[in-house]
Amino acid sequence: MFLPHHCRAGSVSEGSQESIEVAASTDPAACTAWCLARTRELGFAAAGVCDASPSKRSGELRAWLNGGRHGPMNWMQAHVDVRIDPARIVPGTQSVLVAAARYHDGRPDARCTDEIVGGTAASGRVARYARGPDYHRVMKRRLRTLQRELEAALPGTQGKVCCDIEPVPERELAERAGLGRIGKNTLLIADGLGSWTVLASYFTTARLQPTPRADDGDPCGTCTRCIDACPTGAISPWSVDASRCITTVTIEQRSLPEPHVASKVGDWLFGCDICQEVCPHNQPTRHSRRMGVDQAWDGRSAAFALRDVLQWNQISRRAAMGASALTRVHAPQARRNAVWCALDVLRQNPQHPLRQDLESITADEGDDPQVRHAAKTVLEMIR
Ligand code: B12
Ligand code: SF4
Ligand code: SF4
Repeated sequence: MFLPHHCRAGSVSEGSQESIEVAASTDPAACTAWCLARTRELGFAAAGVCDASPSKRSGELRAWLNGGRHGPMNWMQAHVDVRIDPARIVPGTQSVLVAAARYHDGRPDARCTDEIVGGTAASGRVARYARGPDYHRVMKRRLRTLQRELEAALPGTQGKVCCDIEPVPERELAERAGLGRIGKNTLLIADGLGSWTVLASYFTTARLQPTPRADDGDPCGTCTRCIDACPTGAISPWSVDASRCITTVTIEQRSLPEPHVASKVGDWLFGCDICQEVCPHNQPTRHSRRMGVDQAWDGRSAAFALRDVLQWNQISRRAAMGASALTRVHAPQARRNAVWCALDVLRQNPQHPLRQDLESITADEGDDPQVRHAAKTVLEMIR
């Protein structure tokens, strides 16, 4: 169920009061129509509704966990019963509303090769979903507005808004709610929007009418671009080995990453978008540009100069990152990532000033052991 993107976040139309009266009719179809209109007013690019029945893919989840494909994210092993039967998140859940916000329109980043060859400001990129304020807050604030209004109109209704961190299978729910289909890179691909979306869901005891599913066809066919392009070989069709994914290594992993994975981060300082950049569904088109990008993603913090990051402490890290979703990355972790990104620069220009920075780090016995270990390994690799 796709929503035209004329209404941006905060531009609540004057028709809202009338819409709430429609919701109060308790007719599931009218409630769904009201919810979808409200998600549009709140700024979401797409939304849909599904029932709250258990996951059809519990076998895949268990195999992923049993095979250790969650890597260092031990929290994925908690509440597996809820991931498989997400209605448990709110007793009495009847329906799930899933909403998507679009953070990018597919235009490529300009890569600063001049900087790498001659200059001093080589930089590391931030994955696009994190270029702006913390999306968990943005998405939850919007859906909680809808929740408050629906629950006021339907007394006795209860619910919960989830975004990312709660143990619910967001992509599977989004697929069921008709937002799109899951690709081989495991991301939800929505028609016209591609996979440049983040998802949030509202579990409610209200009965809403499900929206039609997107057709069951496979969005990939014979394409294997994401599998071929992933620098660490983390993707097999419809499964990502998170222990090898650059997103895990740069954001989730507090312990020392394996050098054979860390040495492949390229210029990704936080997260990685490669398996999305290459996807045919994600390329910019006239239609995708017209759909627009959510105004919350203002492009802030798209990249950081590596030499600056190497100097970060907790205070300067917080000042640089602001209220972005990346604040979960501590200063030593960010500096460690910058060291690995420096490998990419030094391979092309071994005399870049980053080399001296890394040498100073290895010489400083008081510095963080992980950062020193990474610097030593990188210097050995370019020797
Ligand atoms: C853990 C996690 C990660 C891990 C593991 C990723 C993974 N693929 O599982 C890591 C840290 C690597 C990661 C990376 C990223 N993530 Co993440 N992540 C999650 C999280 C918290 C849980 C995902 C999960 O349950 N994984 C377990 C595995 C088993 O589940 P799964 O891969 O989804 O598998 C299901 C399907 O693939 C399906 N399936 C299995 N076989 C088959 C076969 C066929 C034919 C089909 C159709 C389906 C199918 O069934 C499985 C069970 O439901 C979700 C939020 C949430 N609560 O859902 C966000 C989420 C998936 N991440 C998201 C994002 C944006 C990213 C990144 C793009 C961020 C970035 N740019 O750096 C990358 C993308 C990497 C990638 N290709 O997956 C978004 C995805 C939005 C979208 N449009 O799809 C989510 C939904 C967060 C959000 N609220 O928006 N992530
Ligand atoms: S995010 Fe990067 S490392 Fe992770 S699966 Fe996609 S291409 Fe591979
Ligand atoms: S790159 Fe190709 S195989 Fe991968 S998700 Fe996109 S269409 Fe599917």
